Amino acid sequence: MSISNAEVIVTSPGRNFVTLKITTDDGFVGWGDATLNGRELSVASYLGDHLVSALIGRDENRIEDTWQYFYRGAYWRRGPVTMAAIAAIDMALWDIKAKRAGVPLYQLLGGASRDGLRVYAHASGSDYAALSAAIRGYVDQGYTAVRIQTGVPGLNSVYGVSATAKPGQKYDYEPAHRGVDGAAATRPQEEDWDTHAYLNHIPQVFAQVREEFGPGLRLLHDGHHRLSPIEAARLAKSLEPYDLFWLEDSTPAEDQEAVRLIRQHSTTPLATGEVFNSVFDYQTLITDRLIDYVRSAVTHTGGITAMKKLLDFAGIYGIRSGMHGPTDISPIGMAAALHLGLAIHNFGIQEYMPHSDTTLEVFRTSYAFDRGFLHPGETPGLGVELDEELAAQYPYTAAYLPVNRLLDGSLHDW
Ligand code: GCO
Ligand code: MG
Repeated sequence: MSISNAEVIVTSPGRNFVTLKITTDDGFVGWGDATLNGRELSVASYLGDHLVSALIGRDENRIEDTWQYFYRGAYWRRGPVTMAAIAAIDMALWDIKAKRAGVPLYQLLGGASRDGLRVYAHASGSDYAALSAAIRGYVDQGYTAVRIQTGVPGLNSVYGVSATAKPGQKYDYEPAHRGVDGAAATRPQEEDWDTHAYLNHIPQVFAQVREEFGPGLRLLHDGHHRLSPIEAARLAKSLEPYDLFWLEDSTPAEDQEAVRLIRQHSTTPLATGEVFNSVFDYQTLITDRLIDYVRSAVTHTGGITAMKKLLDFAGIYGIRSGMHGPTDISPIGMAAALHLGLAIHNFGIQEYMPHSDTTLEVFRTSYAFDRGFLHPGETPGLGVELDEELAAQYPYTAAYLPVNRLLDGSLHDW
């Protein structure tokens, strides 16, 4: 039993996705997600031009050895492009192994540790009325946790708030933008930012939300890398009365030491890591207990093999999972997170932004939402199949994440 074919498929059913299809010589097919928002073709090239030929003829069963071959075997290792490519190979091999065994993947990862995975939804609104209606819509669907993002007076566009979303809409926020009339983008759009206005506004919003929705609802917030350490410490402290489930990425994530300052000043739980791609990005954060939740995506962190090790390491320090799950993780990457999250002991919460109907026609999924919880389903493997004919009808269209500028025109973290 060996790998007879590996193919990279780029498709854009509503947004761009990069998928790896691995086929064995006796006809099993495994799928892997390699989507890196706004840099899709780099991963497609890394896979297609450099890794796929070395996959042909390999023993499909040797998942750990294959992971080491592409990670340790590469002199230029780590980075989001490399680790998304390795992740796709790893996911596809786990998919095949579970399909061959005839079991849903979580059974090979130790079996279920829970009945379902608590998820959080994205509630956003340009003003409080819109935000409140969005939260109400999720509460009515049974969600027990919501992420709160809101417009800031004086700013034109704010991370996490769609200019076009209507309350209750199933999917409303995709930060990567195509060009005019859906054509290929040639460069990122520009947004504006003012930390002073944000810091004054956001605690009042959380006060209103707590007053309206009571103490039971779990509330989350994403700072999206925009604050200095001392500003982030002030934010975390000012949000303490509103009992957040977590405050995410308030400082640029590459500076692990920055989080120490926030920690020293506040008991608000902290989450980080969606832009990380290896356990080494977390070393200080985990061993010094500076965070409470690991935000990595299976898709961007080397796949199930690497994420399992990272989360086991975090678990030793009482740190739990909060795997990245926006719509730029394909349904295949989402399914991988769900199988892993169901199996591990130190699961925390799962981010869930439902994909558009168009995306879900191309990627047929077995995972299901029920009253605030997701379950990966009982289909053998990951439980996601790509309809290749339909996928071919949605060609890649360049789209970029925005860049951010302060009001004086200088560039800031987005
Ligand atoms: C989140 C993230 C995303 C990112 C997106 C970029 O917490 O879900 O911050 O919304 O902005 O993944 O591609
Ligand atoms: Mg985030």
